[in-house]
Amino acid sequence: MGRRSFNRRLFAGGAVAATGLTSMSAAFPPESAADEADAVKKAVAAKEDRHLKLYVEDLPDGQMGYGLEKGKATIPGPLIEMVEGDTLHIEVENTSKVAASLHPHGVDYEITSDGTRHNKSHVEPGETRTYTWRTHAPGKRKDGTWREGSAGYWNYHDHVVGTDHGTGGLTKGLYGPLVVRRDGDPLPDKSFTIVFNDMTINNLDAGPDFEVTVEDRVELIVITHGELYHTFHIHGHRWADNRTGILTGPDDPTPVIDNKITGPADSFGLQIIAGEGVGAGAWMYHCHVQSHSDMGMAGFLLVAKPDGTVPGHGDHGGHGAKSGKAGESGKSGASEKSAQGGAESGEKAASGHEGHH
Ligand SMILES: [Cu+2]
Repeated sequence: MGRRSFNRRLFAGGAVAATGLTSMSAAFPPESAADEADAVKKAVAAKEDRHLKLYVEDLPDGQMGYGLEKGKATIPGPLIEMVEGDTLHIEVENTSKVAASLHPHGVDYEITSDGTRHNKSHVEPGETRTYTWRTHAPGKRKDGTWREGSAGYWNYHDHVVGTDHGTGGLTKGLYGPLVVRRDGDPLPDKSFTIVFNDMTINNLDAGPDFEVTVEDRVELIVITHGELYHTFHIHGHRWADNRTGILTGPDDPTPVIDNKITGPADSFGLQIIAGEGVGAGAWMYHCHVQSHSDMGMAGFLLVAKPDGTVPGHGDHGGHGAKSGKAGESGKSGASEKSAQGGAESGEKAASGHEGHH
């Protein structure tokens, strides 16, 4: 199988202490609070502003993408992670032939970082512009009411290609995932992005497959763009319908679901333990609007046994041909850093967490 990496994890891998524990620890209830504190890697806020370079590029097939390195743009763009309190300065270089921009959802930004044409915060071809995103923890306002924190599963996208709403940019693939974690949120072993963009997933005619191993803590980030409403469903796994997709305690009243309706510019995320209670297997995910799944809006979460085999895989028709690492953001564990290639430099430039290793 090809290891196409359509996006890669940034920052959070450098934000955690290496516990030395495997994902096994996360798969079974820990026996004590002390064990629990050690079992899952946690997000940690940066102490200083971080910087990131992002390229807007034309792709050979007429599509467009964001990338961390010149010539390596992907659809979706790279996963950008922040922790509440972080400030990120993103220098966007537009190597494409048309004006483009970077417009985020969920984070705090001044009008000069809006990424729209009417206030001239876009980037002309061949030029660069720095966008600044800030985030904040929840807190009490002077009037006594509570202000929400920035944490959540968000997204970023172009807002000027084609029309003043970026309709052409979204169609061509100028979009990506943005996750803001709360200090102490659990970090996944692997993170994947699934973008329902009209009748495609990640601008592909058929949904990509994602490879994990049983007991991995797997994060799925689901984003929708385009004209249509969809439902996201995954076989064999459920999640809590809240900010993180995980319950905070045995009495947490959050509804637990395995199917969620999602419309244009919506984004949500969830963390599951691969194969928990159900075992390894080729677990399908798909849009549950029947005609949409019939027309290819489906893929597989390939949950392998520790020996690497996936029960039930290979007997599901043509999907194997497109199997790959599309949308994977890589492992977050410090021990995996060597496998992250270029993402590591972004981590170092932006996180300043090396002292935790
Ligand atoms: Cu659909």
